Amino acid sequence: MAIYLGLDSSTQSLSAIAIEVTDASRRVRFERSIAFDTGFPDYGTRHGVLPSPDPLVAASSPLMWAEALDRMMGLVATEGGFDPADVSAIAGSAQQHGSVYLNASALPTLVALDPARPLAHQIAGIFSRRESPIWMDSSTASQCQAITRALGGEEAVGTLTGSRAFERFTGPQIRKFFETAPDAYARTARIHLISSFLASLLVCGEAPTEPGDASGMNLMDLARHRWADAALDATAPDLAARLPSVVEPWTVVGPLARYWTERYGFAPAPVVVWSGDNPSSLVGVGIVDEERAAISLGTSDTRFGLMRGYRTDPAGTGHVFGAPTGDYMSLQCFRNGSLARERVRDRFGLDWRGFSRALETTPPANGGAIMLPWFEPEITPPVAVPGARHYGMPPDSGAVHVRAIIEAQMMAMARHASWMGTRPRVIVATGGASGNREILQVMADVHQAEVWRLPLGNSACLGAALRACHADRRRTRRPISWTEVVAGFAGAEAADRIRPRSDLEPRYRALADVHEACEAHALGLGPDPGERLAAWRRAFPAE
Ligand code: XUL
Repeated sequence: MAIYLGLDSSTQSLSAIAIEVTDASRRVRFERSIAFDTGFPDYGTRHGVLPSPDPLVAASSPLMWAEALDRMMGLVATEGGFDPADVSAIAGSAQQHGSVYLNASALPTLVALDPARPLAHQIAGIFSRRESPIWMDSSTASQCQAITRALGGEEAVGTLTGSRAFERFTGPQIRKFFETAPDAYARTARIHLISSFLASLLVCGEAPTEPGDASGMNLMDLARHRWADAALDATAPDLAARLPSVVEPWTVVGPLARYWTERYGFAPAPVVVWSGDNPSSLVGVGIVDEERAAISLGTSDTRFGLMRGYRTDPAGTGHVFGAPTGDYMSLQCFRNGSLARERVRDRFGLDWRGFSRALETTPPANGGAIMLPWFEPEITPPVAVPGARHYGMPPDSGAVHVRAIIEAQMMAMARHASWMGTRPRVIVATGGASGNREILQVMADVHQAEVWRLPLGNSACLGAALRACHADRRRTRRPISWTEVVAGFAGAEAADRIRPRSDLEPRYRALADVHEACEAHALGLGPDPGERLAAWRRAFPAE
């Protein structure tokens, strides 16, 4: 029997999914999460983050992540419902950008771990920095500026590393550590991503990283999959010697170490290099070619997809990461997601049922009413001064406002993803608001793509299990295509499918141009769009 174990260390919890893959069947055998706050109260985290007097600082405890891994492996072994010796391969993912700082005692300590004693007790002394900065940290603005200057400007950083310098990215965080704690930096032998740290614990050695997570650092030459000397020099001295190596995403890092086999009864199964949660989610929602993209409707909305070729966002708001398939993945973040939808819902005193009803009772394209829902400062496009903007909107119609915000969000996602150069036929919808079918119908109509809803929620963790399967089949010379890997878990057969109405294509295509003109006007970059709006209304009069 082939059982593949995927682990995901997210901001708030550690999850595990074990899948069974045989020629005849594919099913989830085990799924579990442990929340850090309640599972490990001694560390004092809130939503997985350590309290800080500085609101820009966000850090967590690497020792807590290790303790969680130890407990989860015990749970898989005892409550998985299968013999732990049947696990054929293990892979994982972690929240991106966070970093773990180890001193020179780390490697000898890991090699000599005693399976009879808990992991956390034995490794408490291996850190040169007790806390790990995580992706929610935004305290490195000055380091971002310095790195950007040294590398020749934002566009140069974006083209080289896949993203311009962002506060949460690992390189600026490392630079801040070097600047503010040079002695501790000098005592640091290895700087891991959270993903490569946890993989190192599983193999009790020094795990490498791979392009998916390494591209969240502003340190890697993404087109060449290797550290970029210029970026390393712009970040901190002698950094190359402190970083893990970069390997292909299907590389087996080593066998599961004796600590785990003797402590819990696993076989010395191959451990596959860990990745970031976003690349892992890409395969977890079944995106293995350019035909599909995904939209996650959460607190913020994100749109991500796969690109065969290397392209970066000229506007500088998008990210490019490595994909688990060896291709590239794009990720675009829109800050005004669920919070903005809730603002409109609450303003008109609706519940979600009333919100859906408003979508049902208003015409597609809304008579040309355009809202730019920038209730909070927006990331895409960059908007510093918040405030929703309205064009051609009746001020008091709740139903028109509901349709306007959903259509605006969908048009923004479609337009600001055009630099990716792909035209997906299928969009996989995830996140809380993907439960609302009426929203998904607008998504389908605006994008003119079929929208799929998938049964399993934890896509990063499922993606890790699927990566374990893919790498194991490759290793044993029985390779299967990525399409086969995801089938049964995240393929068409598993999906609830919503079809686009093709007759709406011309009106939405024309409306997207009006939306673009409104956006340019609101940003002070274009003329009043009134005439464009009037022309659209003449072309598509109300029925
Ligand atoms: C991506 C990012 C987040 C974290 C969350 O750039 O910062 O999605 O990966 O876990």
